Amino acid sequence: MSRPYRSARTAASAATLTLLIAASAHAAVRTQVIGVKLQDPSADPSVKGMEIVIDHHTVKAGRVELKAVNLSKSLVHEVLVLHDPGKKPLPYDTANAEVNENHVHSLGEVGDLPPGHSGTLTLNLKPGKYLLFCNEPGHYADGMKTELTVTR
Ligand SMILES: [Cu+2]
Repeated sequence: MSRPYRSARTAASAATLTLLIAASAHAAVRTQVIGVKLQDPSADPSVKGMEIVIDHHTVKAGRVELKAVNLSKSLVHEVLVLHDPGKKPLPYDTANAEVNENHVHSLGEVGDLPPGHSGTLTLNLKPGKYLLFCNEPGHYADGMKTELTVTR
């Protein structure tokens, strides 16, 4: 009876090894979460204008989940992600007071969040600089934007 016992043990070790491999593979693709607060003075009197506040400005390349929450009491906000255009101004639609979304390459967005609502967006980001901004009318011009750096 010792033979089946040994093979059962071998099977158990193999299962453990498989679990370890699965665990390390899981660690390699873990999702980094960035909290994104969308706010304006209606959210809190200490907020001076249209703001997008993120809790990590630097993450590693890979899966990144934006967890956006609109803390406003009265305004719709959203968050779009673009490659940072650097010094180049974004194409702007003056009549509608917004970035012209037809002429930028959006990597994704959590669009049109009513006050108090939240939403998520998961992206696979390569190293580089990214721009997060709100494109509700007037908000980008009012400074509702922030930068994110993705490192190797
Ligand atoms: Cu906004």
